[in-house]
Amino acid sequence: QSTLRKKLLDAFTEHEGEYLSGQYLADLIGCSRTAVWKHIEDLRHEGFELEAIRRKGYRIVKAPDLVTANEIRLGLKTSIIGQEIHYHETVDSTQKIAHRLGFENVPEGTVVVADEQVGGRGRMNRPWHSAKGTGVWMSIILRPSIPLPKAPQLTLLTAVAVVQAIGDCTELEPHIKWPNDILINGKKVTGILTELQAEADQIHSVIIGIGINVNQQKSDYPPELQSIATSLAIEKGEFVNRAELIQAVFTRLEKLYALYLEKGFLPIKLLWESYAISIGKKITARTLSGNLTGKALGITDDGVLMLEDDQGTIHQIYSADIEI
Ligand code: BT5
Repeated sequence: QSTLRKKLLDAFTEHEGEYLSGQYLADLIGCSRTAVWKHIEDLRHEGFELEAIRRKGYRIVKAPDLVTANEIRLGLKTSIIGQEIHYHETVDSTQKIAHRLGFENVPEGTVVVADEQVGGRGRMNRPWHSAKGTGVWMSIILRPSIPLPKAPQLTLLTAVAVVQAIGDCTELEPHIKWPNDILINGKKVTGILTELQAEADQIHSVIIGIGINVNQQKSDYPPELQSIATSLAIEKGEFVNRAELIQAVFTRLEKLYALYLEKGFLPIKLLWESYAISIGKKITARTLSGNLTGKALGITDDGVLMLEDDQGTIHQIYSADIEI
């Protein structure tokens, strides 16, 4: 059933805007014309707008703002990221499901996406507000053969991909705050959480959780988030299609990941620095072992933050919350 559906949506993707006849689709996906018609009706029920013209066939006019596998697949041009999509309307956390799938050896690039999370989490188990139908809540499984200490580079790589994807879809220009926050006008629009499954020093899976605030209005946030969180719709002043944004993230991520595997972290680091806000500024890093204040010098070739304190000592920071 779902492979038929994938073939059908791939055909509409390949012939974007064209009419495809029932017979053509039936031949292509290997079923009867009645079965094609049934699939088309199912798409309609899911909110797709389809035009049907006698002797010409079917055409997708508009896809609904859902983040189901169908929705994401229509128009998707990647070859690794998002080839397998696990959609859930409501989940505790997409990270948890992705961790399970990671152990089950699903293909690299598999994505878990949800319309709502009731137990979304950030770093150190902090809550991540993930209201229904308003954002992109997803976890992507990668399996790079890199040494364990390099895994945090993937957080920075993902941040670059998300900044570029937001730019592609909205023309907004977000900035990155080391290591995992994406901000617009000083407010957080995206958080990234990278977790590992490893045995000894061998990475089995990297689970990259991405939360993007897309169509929330200010009043959708609880009071404690209203002054620190924003959304693409708040910043742009109009609604943004979530599935298109997800596709853009997949496309950007796939390109950067290939570049990273081929050329290493350096080209990613240069891009990251071009989007970073904290570099050169006085910051306070809150770490588990205490606070450090000083100038952010930049990141090392491994993606570690370098901070120079007032005495001129340079500290390497592996994990912290940063205040600018
Ligand atoms: C993060 O943590 O920023 C990583 C967030 C990752 C969320 C994704 S969604 C898909 C996947 N499934 C999950 O369960 N998680 C991942 P951190 O840097 O620790 O920031 C957490 C802090 O951000 C909270 O303590 C709040 O102050 C704030 N916050 C919570 N929800 C927010 C939201 N929707 N927008 C902006 N800020 C938020």
